[in-house]
Amino acid sequence: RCHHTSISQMCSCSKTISDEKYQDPFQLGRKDLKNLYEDIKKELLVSTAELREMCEYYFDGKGKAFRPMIVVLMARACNIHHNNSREMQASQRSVAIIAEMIHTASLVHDDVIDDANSRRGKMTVNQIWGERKAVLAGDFILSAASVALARIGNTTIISVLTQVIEDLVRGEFLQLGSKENENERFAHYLEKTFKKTASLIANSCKAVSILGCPDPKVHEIAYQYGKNVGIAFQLIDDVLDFTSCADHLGKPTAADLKLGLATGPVLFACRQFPEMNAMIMRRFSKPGDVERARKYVLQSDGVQQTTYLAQRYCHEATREISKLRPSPEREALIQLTEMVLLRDK
Ligand code: GRG
Repeated sequence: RCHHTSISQMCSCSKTISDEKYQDPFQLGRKDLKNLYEDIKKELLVSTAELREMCEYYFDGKGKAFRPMIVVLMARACNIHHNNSREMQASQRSVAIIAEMIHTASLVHDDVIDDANSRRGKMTVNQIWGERKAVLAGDFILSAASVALARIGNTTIISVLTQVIEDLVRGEFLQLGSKENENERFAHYLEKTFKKTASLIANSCKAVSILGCPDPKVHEIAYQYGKNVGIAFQLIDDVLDFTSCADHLGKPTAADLKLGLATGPVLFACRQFPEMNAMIMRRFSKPGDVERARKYVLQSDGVQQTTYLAQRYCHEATREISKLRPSPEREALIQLTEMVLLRDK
């Protein structure tokens, strides 16, 4: 039960949603993603054995492949909306590959910044090979993604997806800083969340919509869907950091508090327990802060409030995607918003 291999295993939805039409909406996307990791490895042509092993380390099928799944479903939903086309273009599939590569490069770098030693139930790249080589492996994956992006040969797509890289870096910088004022703190948290997590999903959705349909209204729908789902995905990630166990997550829990970060559940809990303010300000650095903050959060309604906020973002995503012509792929994208809320890893 500890290690997941695909998006359909990321939550117990099959138990929760029993209606027949919900049985397996991802079969559509799964066909497109069948050789995803083999194709990514083909992009990572490295002559040195060690660098190759490091770069291929996370492309082992243990990730949820959440981003590629959204991207291929969005590509098909937009193509059908535009001209009822059942075909997905090669360039759209390349965007799914590039999105997973950018995501993976950012995980490798993130683990260096956080000095993390486990991810997906295995040791991190920095833990095995050391920080310096891990930074270089992340750089290499990012450069291979850039080569694949250039190969698409469309400057609009290049600028949409390079915006993601800028946002990831800016999001990481936002996370390094903090705000004293309580109201500013929430806005800062949401901006960080958009840049670190949602921008990649939003802009990848936008990229495949541009490739599939010339209507700017459709590009905006795709972007808004991805943005709202992406923010909800991170809010639930922040909830799971408090509610799940390390074995199940494949990484330590209360990790955010240990890094000094006040995420949604803490910010909501602080409204009920203002004594948490001092702890937030000192980034949970005093002995016992992490345990005390965790207790406050679990006593408060911070987890429920964050989940409720994620629900609102998912409703907004559903409202946006519902503007497209009906298709099984559109329904799968709607169901995916439910899976984001129900996921337990
Ligand atoms: C090298 C592009 C690049 C960026 C440098 C370090 C950094 C700037 C950004 C960090 C971005 C980051 C790691 C955000 C976290 C996003 C997140 C929710 C990750 C977990 O995603 P899952 O649950 O992971 O989809 P799996 O393991 O399923 O792939």
